[in-house]
Amino acid sequence: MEIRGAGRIARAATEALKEGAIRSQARSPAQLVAELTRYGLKLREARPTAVSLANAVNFVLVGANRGLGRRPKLEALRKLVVSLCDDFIANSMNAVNVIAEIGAKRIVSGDVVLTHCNSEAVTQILLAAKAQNKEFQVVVTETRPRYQGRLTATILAKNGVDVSLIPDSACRLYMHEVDRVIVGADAIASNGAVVNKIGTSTIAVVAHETRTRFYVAAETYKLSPRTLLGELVEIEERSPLEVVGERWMKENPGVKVKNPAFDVTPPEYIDLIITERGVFPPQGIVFLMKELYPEPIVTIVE
Ligand code: RUB
Repeated sequence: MEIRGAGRIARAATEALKEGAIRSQARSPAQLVAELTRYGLKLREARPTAVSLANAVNFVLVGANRGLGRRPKLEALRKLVVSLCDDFIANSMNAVNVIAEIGAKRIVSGDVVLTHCNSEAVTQILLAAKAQNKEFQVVVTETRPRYQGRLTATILAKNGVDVSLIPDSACRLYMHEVDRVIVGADAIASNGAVVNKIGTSTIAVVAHETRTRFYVAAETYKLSPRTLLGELVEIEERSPLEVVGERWMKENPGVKVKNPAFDVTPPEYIDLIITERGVFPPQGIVFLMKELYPEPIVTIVE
């Protein structure tokens, strides 16, 4: 949890693979790829819901395996891995910037925008809209139990955005004042369902009730190609100690404390998915997925 947000997690994984390649003591190209595959597996376990992480690891390992097939010298393969990692990071940063530009067009002066958790893609949209001198208000949910909403509120306030922090449970009370909800994503399934921080789907239902527009901002490496094959996205279950203290747990041994970190918002509750490849209705995301991942079983790291 020192590195949060699906985009940052993916970039951190490629940084780690790059460092692994540079430091590796492998004596042959095959050994180097085997070593990186082990690291990739370990990295992927860190945050199972963030599909961006698996996609980043796969991008590097698929490229490394293709390179290996060309029978390179060890140093050439190491260089290839480093450049694959650099490419992923550069593309990821560029994707966030393009999303900010596209997303900012959707915000108009006078808007009240609600967001949940701490998404870089969403924050950049809001900051881009602010840089265009649009005047709008943002309502941020606290995002229990880790309070990532506070991070979002701090960043926005520091940049001069009119921002209010509310308890998650107050979202229905405020929704009638909200013009659009914008959230990020950890994973997007082939049917357009979006996996994001726990509480997102509740906000979507409430937005649906009040006919408030509900947008998702996500780089295309959040698309889960495995869902094209009917696989489900795993939901990370985190420690109960993020919800209650150790003492409380001991005093209440009969209480099971649950802490799912993410939930799934069905496509019917989503109006638009904003990506660096443009905007899509959730039902259209499958076409983009098929174009970007023509072979869904790209998982070298199984
Ligand atoms: C963060 C979270 C964010 C998405 C998208 O959860 O749910 O909304 O990851 O973020 P956590 P981004 O704090 O548990 O990682 O747009 O930055 O990729």
